[in-house]
Amino acid sequence: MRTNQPQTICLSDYKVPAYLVDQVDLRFELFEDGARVHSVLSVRRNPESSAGDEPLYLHGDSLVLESVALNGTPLAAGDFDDLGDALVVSSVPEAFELQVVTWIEPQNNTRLEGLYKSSGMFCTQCEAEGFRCITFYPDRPDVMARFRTRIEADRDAYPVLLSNGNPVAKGDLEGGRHYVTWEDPFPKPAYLFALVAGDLVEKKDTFTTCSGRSIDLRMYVEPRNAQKCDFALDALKRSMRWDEDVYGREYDLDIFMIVAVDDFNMGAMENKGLNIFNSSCVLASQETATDAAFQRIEAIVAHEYFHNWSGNRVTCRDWFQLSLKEGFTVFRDAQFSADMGSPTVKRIEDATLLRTAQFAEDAGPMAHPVRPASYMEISNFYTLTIYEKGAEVVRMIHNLLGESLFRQGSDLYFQRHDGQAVTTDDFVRAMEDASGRDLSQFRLWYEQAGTPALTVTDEFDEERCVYRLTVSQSVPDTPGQTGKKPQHIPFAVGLLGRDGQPLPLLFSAGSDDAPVDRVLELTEREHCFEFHGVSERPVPSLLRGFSAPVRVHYPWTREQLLFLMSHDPDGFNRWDAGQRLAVDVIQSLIVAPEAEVEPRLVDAYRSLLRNTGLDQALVAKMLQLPSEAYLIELSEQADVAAIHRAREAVLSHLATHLRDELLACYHRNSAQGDYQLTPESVARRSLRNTALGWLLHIGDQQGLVLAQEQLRSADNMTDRLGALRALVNSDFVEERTQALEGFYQAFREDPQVVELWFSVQAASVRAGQLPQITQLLEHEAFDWKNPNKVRSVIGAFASQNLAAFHNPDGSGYAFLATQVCRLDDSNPQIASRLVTPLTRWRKFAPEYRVLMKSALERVRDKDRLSGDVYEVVHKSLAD
Ligand code: B3K
Ligand code: ZN
Repeated sequence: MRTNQPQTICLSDYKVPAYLVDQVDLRFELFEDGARVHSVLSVRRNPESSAGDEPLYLHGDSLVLESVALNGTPLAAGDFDDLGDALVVSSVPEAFELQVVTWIEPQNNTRLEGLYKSSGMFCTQCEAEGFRCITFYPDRPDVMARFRTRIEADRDAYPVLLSNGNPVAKGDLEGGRHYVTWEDPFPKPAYLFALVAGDLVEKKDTFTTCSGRSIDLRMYVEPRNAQKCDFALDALKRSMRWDEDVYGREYDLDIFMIVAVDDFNMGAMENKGLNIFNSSCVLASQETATDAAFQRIEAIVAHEYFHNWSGNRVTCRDWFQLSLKEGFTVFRDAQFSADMGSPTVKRIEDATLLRTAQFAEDAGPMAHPVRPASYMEISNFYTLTIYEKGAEVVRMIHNLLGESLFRQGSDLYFQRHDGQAVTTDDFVRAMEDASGRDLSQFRLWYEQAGTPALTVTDEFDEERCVYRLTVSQSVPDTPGQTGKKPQHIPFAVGLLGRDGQPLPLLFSAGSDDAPVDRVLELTEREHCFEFHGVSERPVPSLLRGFSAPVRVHYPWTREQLLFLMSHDPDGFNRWDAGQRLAVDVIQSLIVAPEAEVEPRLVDAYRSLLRNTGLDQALVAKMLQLPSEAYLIELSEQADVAAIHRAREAVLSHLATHLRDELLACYHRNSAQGDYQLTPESVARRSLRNTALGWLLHIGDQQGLVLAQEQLRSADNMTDRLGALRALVNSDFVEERTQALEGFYQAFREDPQVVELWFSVQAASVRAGQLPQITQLLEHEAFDWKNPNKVRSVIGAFASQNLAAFHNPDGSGYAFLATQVCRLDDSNPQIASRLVTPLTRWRKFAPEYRVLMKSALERVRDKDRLSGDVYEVVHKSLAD
């Protein structure tokens, strides 16, 4: 554990590695009290390095060095330095073999980085810098080597021994032990190394690639999860086919494996040929997983699989380039999910995440560009900006180039850089070279942090039939970056006539090229666009499909928003108009709590509830009121209590006035056949559960009966949890207590369901006040060592139960600070994630701000603070 201030690493200091590794031979001896790792590295000086005869520098972390030898000759104490976090060998030949033996203690590894144990099995997590917790190594992604790995362990306790590549040898050893040797023919950075050893069941499948090769697909899980693998295996096959069809990418090894582990810091990891997943992101059955979980699993399975090309075959030169693989792969998995389900709904979900959480990050103390210029702890940079904004940047290139040129660009990128470690600039250059377009200004998206804001005004010249849109852009200052340049922004627009018809968009009078949709390209601080032949004042539909990750300010009238809600042919903007209207209504109630709720909002929701002609998946999304987190993001100085009160008031008003429609909607969507995951059935369940939630929100007795019946008779987790959530968020205290107890007893053996059970309570303002949260932490099923449990209670409380977390007495903040300090000692990555809500203290009204800041200072002053939390806390307290 680090006790002093961590160093800042800068992109501008990048140097090619002084030494390259061609081959790594590993032998793991796994025991209950530790593991011995024998490593043989074939090293040679990098001809491209100008470093001269620089010493060999190998990273290490928490390792006990047992021996080190060069070309078979043990090194004497004076020949090397064991600095704790590095092994330095001062004088080495041009090319040589280095043999290192280290001792590690996976059973005591609570950071879940490197080699550790989870539910009795050994597993690894090496990205970003976990390999150095296994053995001394030049642990940087531009050092790519072939790996051969022999694993030795007790045969009964660990019958399954896995690593990257193909199995090449196996056999028995003395003392009831056995071994398996794996060889990965593709050179890779150490962050893609993986090892698993355990008593696991194997689920098999096969996939035939476009060139006719048969691939063995294997999933390894604990025996109790054997029934929860089918969905992930099917999703994997869909992903493999899709990547061939859409990107021309064929799988390269003969075997592809997925392993589920319970204790995992994030969702999953794309290790070459051996993806390791957090159980909650891969195991599913109708009985235990919600629709949202199924969709998440499909997306994550696809994401990790897609990394085989965007990440593994072509990898990152250094960690500043993280978005090269993450942004591109998120874009690819979003395209895949859109193709598998409802594209509009997928876009709405992505834009919601971006506008709620990424915009907040981009406006906060940790704001950084898609390609950061510096960091202290790389683990802190697996952010929404790198992933989600990074994906938006790739999407904009796709929009600017069009489908076919984009594909030519990606083909060129994969072909040109296969087997290399490259930069985001190499990616953009491949897109430029394939398309002939100049993306130099576009590159600012990688360099400038902050969310660009567009201010739009319009004028209508009735006499000349000209409609003029003026768009000005500005990119806000962020920590360390001021005075930014205008960016290249694709701005998709349409115009609607009074009767709701799309109007042709003519740039000059008399031109006959007249599309009804256009992508305007903004490159200047201010741009004016004139549309000719417009005979009436139109209603503009701006930023269609969320064509760029920007904020748009336009003085919408409520009339215009209502009009767009029912007429815009762009599904995304229909939804967006509804959101803007709801935001406007809620905001007016924040200012004047006694004011009347806009009656036209009630009418609009009424027609949505009755509208069976419109895509029901879209209707289901349109019925969701903007979240408290989004309302906070939109405020200057958020008063959480006022926001909460106003939103609840609007919800109660709508539910009270639309009771009959809600009941009708509930019943209409209750006709259930077999459980299906089509967008239509998902929408039906969503509508039904939204209706139920609203009815219970206002204490409706009939709603109560329906919820209890649904909880009892549901044949799937979406409906069961929908009913439970509605009860938990109601004032029927006795009934909700009974429901929670019954649910727990029914599912106590299933960790994924118990996590849902925790989070439904922790996220509820009614059932999740601080004393109840404290009780959850003492519950028999809570486990401090399991990141999912920590997230489902503490994370859900601090990021979803906002009125309780922001209790004006400061108790929520003090609570979070205490838990962060506690977790910092065992798992700094999780602690550093969890502290995020406090770092946004500047966003809140003064009475909150003071208390948040002092909680943050308490974390800052903790003894032996980890580098992870140090960076986040210090940056967010900096002036
Ligand atoms: N690449 C991993 C994330 C690793 C996080 C390390 N702290 C999962 C993914 O994005 O696919
Ligand atoms: Zn990824």
